[in-house]
Amino acid sequence: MKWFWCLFFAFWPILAIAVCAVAPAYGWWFPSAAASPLGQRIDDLFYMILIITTITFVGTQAGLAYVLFTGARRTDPDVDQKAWFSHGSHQLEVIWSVVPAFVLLFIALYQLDVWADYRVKDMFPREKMSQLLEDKLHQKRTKHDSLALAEVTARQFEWRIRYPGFDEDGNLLPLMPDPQPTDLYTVNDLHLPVRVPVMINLKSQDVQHSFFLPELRVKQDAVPGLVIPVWFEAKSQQSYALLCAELCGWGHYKMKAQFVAESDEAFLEYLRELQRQQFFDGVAEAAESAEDDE
Ligand SMILES: [Cu+2]
Repeated sequence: MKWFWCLFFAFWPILAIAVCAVAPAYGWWFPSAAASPLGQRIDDLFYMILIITTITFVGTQAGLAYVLFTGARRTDPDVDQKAWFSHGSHQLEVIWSVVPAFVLLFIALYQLDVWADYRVKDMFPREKMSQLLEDKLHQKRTKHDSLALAEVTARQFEWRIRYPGFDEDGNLLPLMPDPQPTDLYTVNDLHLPVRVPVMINLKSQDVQHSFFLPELRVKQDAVPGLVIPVWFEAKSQQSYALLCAELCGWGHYKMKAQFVAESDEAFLEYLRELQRQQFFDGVAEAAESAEDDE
């Protein structure tokens, strides 16, 4: 029986390592390949930490298996051996405290760049974002205006999205902190330009939610009372899942929306279509058809 337990405890780590080895090929780690350049760097960090923890796991499990097997051999009734008591090893304890401390310090320093690029406002790719707004979307802006293209407000249980509208000449306006009469609104349907860094302002209307774009590896809490800027860059022109990653109430599961990354022209056309729908009052058309009738 003792050999059964030895094999039993040795079996699980071997199975775990085998599963880890085949997991990337079956896509068990991630929902898909990272769909943003920063997401790729986050994946690289994930794999770096996975390698360190795998080495640690294999080392400790091998040590455990060694102890089990030698212990099982010693309890053989044919071997006459007294129990041996250990009071610990000062040297070993120093080693297994200092080595993990250095490993954690290494991870903390190694990931600083990615964290800074993702979350520190001064490190945001402001130049590229203002180029997009000014040169491609022809936004009439001053340098004090927000670089955000949309305000996303989480609430139980949906994502409310506010875009800036157009001025009388058809130029895109900057996004203002407070709602404007020209603003455009949608629910659960976020459209933004592709292959360029874009920024949103994230808010919550009630409880804490979490803005989650799994394919882009973007996850940020929406906190009541705060306006949190979040930037990301979609690599390909397609629709991505937008989910809530914070258990925010009974309808948490319903906060499934889409993020559509599209060309600059398609994005502007989308906003113009929103404007047509939102400001359509039927009067102009009625007047036109009345004129036709006459
Ligand atoms: Cu939520």
